[in-house]
Amino acid sequence: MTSIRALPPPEPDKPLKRLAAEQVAAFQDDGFLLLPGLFASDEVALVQDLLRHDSSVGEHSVGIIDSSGAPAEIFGWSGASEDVLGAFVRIARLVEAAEDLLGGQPVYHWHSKLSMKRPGSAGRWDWHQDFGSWYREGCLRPEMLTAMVAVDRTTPENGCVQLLRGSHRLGRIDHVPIGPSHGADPAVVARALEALETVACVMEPGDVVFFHGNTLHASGGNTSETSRTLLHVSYNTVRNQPTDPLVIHAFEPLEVLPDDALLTGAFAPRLDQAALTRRIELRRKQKIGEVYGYQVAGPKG
Ligand SMILES: O=C(O)CCC(=O)C(=O)O
Repeated sequence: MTSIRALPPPEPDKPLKRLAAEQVAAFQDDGFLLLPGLFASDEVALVQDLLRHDSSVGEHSVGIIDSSGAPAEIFGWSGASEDVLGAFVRIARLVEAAEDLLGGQPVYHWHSKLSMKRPGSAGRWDWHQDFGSWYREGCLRPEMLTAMVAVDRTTPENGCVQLLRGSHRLGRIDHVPIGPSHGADPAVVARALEALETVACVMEPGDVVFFHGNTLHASGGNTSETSRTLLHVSYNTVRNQPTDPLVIHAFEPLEVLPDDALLTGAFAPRLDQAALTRRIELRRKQKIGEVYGYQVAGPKG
């Protein structure tokens, strides 16, 4: 125990690596930050091409059941991979911005997913905080965030993500079963929806929205004729690793890639099959859906 009289003065703020102080302040106030056009169209095209030409994504995607029983399709992974998706996870502009937004703390890759809504698909994401799940796994501090990269244009019609502005300041809300799914306590969500502003993440390909692990978010079905794909890359601070993490969330040092790595092509254009298989097996063995309280559906689940 330390005496309150013996405490050293607070550490000075760490210098920002990537963002301006105003951007960090906006994130602290709102619980999210939009960086328009953070990725160029040639860079986003790498993911679009992968989706078009590599059948592994479709083969390994699963459905996360929403509260009405409809599946929302994702392709999830964690750890390092030597492919284009791994390059997005390690690219300096995402990692450094994440560190700036998390108080200058070094981060590691928690997990990522391609979240896909095909035209006309009904699957929704009920209101939840990501930290509501991650806390269940033993992360103490809400020092976690997601960088959401638009692969397609996202609109209310095709099921863009909605964020509740300032909801990260409500603290962690209990997550409870909702029908066949799991989400933030609906009674609390109803009050939060009345009190706070709902913001639709209308995004162009290449835009990135960073959102805090406690920011309430949801998304609707895709009622349009265009597909909606988002790449969600989630980071945790190194000091916040759970003491007994699922293997897929165990700390691995993040080898940061320079910003030009996507265009110079220092990675495999197709999916890193070895890394993929290893992670998918772990995910299945550890029954991550059960740990977090959701159901995974689909022939490939
Ligand atoms: O991609 C979406 O629509 C939402 C995904 C989401 O909320 C999540 O992965 O936690």
